[in-house]
Amino acid sequence: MYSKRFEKETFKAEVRDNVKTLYRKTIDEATPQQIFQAVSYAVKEVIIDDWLASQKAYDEADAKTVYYMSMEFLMGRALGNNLINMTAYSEVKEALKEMNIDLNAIEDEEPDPALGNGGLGRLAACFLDSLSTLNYPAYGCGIRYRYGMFKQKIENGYQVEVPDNWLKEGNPFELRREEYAKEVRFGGNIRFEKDPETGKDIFIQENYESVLAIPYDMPIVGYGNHVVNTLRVWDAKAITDFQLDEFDRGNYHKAVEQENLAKLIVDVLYPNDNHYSGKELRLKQQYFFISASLQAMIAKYKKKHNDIRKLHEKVVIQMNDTHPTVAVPELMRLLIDEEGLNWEEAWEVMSKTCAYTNHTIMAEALEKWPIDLFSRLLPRIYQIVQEIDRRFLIQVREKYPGNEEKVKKMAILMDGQVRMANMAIISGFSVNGVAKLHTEILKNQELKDFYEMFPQKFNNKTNGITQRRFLAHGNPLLAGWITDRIGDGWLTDLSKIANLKPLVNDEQARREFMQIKHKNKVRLAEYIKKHNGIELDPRSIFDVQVKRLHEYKRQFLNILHIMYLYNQIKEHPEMSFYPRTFIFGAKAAAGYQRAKETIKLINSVADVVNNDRSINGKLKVVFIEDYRVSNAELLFAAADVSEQISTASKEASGTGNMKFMLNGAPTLGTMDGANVEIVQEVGEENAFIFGLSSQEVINYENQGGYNPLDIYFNDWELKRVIDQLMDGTYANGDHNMYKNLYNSLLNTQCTARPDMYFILKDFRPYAEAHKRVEEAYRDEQRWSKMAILNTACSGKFSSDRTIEEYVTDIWKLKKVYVPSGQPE
Ligand code: GL2
Repeated sequence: MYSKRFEKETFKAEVRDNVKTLYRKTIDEATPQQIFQAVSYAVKEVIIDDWLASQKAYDEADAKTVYYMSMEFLMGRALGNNLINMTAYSEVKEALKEMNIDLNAIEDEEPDPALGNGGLGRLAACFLDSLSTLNYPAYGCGIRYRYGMFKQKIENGYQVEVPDNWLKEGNPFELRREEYAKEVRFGGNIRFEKDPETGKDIFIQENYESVLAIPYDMPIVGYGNHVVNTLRVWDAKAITDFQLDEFDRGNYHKAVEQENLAKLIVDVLYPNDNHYSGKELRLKQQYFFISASLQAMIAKYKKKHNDIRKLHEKVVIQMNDTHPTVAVPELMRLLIDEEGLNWEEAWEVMSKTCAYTNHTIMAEALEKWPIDLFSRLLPRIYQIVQEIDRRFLIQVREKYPGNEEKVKKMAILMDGQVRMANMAIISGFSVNGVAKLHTEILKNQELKDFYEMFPQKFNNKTNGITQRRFLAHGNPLLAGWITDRIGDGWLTDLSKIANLKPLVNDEQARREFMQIKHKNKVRLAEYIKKHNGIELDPRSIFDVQVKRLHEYKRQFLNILHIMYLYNQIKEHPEMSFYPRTFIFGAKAAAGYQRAKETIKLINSVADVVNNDRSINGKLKVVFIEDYRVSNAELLFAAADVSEQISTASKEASGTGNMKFMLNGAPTLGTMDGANVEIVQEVGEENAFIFGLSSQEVINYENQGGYNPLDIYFNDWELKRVIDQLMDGTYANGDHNMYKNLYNSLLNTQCTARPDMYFILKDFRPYAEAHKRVEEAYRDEQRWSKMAILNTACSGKFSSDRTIEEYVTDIWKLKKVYVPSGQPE
């Protein structure tokens, strides 16, 4: 359908025209970046027609819309993905080829929009892709950070953070929409009056600072269905003086302050994953985009509807973790102060509109704002939070008379803090975890009291990923092969990929599958040669761990095991050993010392191992610099083994695990997060599972941990590896470089609990699981069956399935069909 508009000659002419009008150049003179821009504008032009058509269809259907509120949208590059979803990728590739332009090279000109840290942000991006593909009206609402996730450079083995100026060349896919700007106010004080006419209370904010929020809209193209939804990210601008209070006019100092606030507020994404830093600016960011988004949402609703009491019939708000939960009191404020509802009416609407997703049980990720900061920055919002808390505690005391323990645990305001998760759970109508195990842990441990009080609110929505980006775009060879074998239905219905199952018994199919894997390994090896200067043997086992660096994810366990293997090879050169390539990719939060030391350790081990000729290349270690969505696509496609080795109970779901599985890499992992469901789908015999169960971990934790020294002194090979952290083997003789890491394992003096993440405890089971991997890999037939089965059993893990579950259980949306927006 789209291909008609991409009639080659027309498209080529358009690209030439764009180069001319944008740069006053001919195609031959244009730089690759200029061609990227010109191509993107040509593509956007087609998208805009469908974007208009979608909005018109939604309007006519008066359809309910989900607002997905998130501080992070890790979108990755847009051009290739848009072409895939417009089903025009190969046509455009061909058209450009005729102009001597390589589409892949042009795609590489696009910076990765990295407005997210890791899984949580990427999940939001996958959800938007699925919402459009499944014909559901949706807005993503977030922040247009001027600097996204930092770029990572590795210097002398250490991570160095470089600002990511992703907007430097301009973003061809966005639209600035100044006319929808909203004012957002901070600080000051609240004066309270009675309305002389109605007798109602009026709350007036005075002496506040304010900024203007300006929306930028980015199109989210559905697959082959003409649906285009909107990701709306907010930029901040100072309010020019004519909008300042009467009192402040000509107040130069205040004008400058507001200018600075505006610049700061959207300046940078906080680079913490699963960690809360409690910075005032972060709370400002949260309120900024929430207030603007809710104001816009209500304004849009009121264009067609005059009864604000029925808002929840047309909109639903999903809060992606606690970061956007200030939406609860802000919606109350807008309904009461701006729309004139009383408390009960506002509560009814708000509580039917807001739903909350929990993404982690890591205690350090829980947002708890100091009351003094919160009330100073958001004085009116704080009053509302107090009232929510007051009314809730009456309920708790009614239900559990005399049980002040309950009050302490469940209150929103406690010990000088505002506990955002409690507020979200109390106020919204739905609380969901992101994998079965995670939801069970929430219900039975972390949020037990809330589950007892509101069992009906709790539900599970196991995460998913979009097969359009992580197979169709990232692995075109495998995608083409699958389509040849079973048709292209899997692109919009991943359950169909199960039709590959019979092929495990087809020798020819198995050979082809492994040939494709090999080609993808060659492609990755070329990337690594170019970026790291390391030669890899694509016949070795590519064992990949790519994800944020965090102690609970246990990259440390992986590298300790590599040190152990290296010792083994050195000591027993005659031992048969299948060549391995261990590949890491990970960013550490800038202030996370142990995580940064782990990166240094990985690079140091890589240095030693890769340059030791005596081991005949049996072992290679690679650290991929600047792991991000674009190189992730190459990595998933090329992996033989997927490392998912978090301490059981700590990884809420994981989504990288699903991307590896989709691309035919068996999981080497613990029974944690969605790994549990992956194993359920593919069968334990097609994965390599090891280690403590979540219940065992929780039991140890409840008894104050375990003693790692018992293991250390009884396993001399492991002891030797750990001692090598201190003897300078990987530190040019420096005995202090890895002291912190060493202490985190053994020293009771230096850590709350030694080996908090059970690395020693799980070490032998992990090493043994690696042995099973080696054995399985040697058996080509067995391995190829496992690989195909992983792909064939990945149907459940499409974000399309996840979104359908959100729609059915929580959002209650209806599909809207959109006619082509292109002129006939
Ligand atoms: C996370 C979890 O750590 C991860 O397991 C999960 O897959 C994603 C998406 O649900 O959410 N929680 C979190 O705070 N971050 C995650 O990636 N940053």
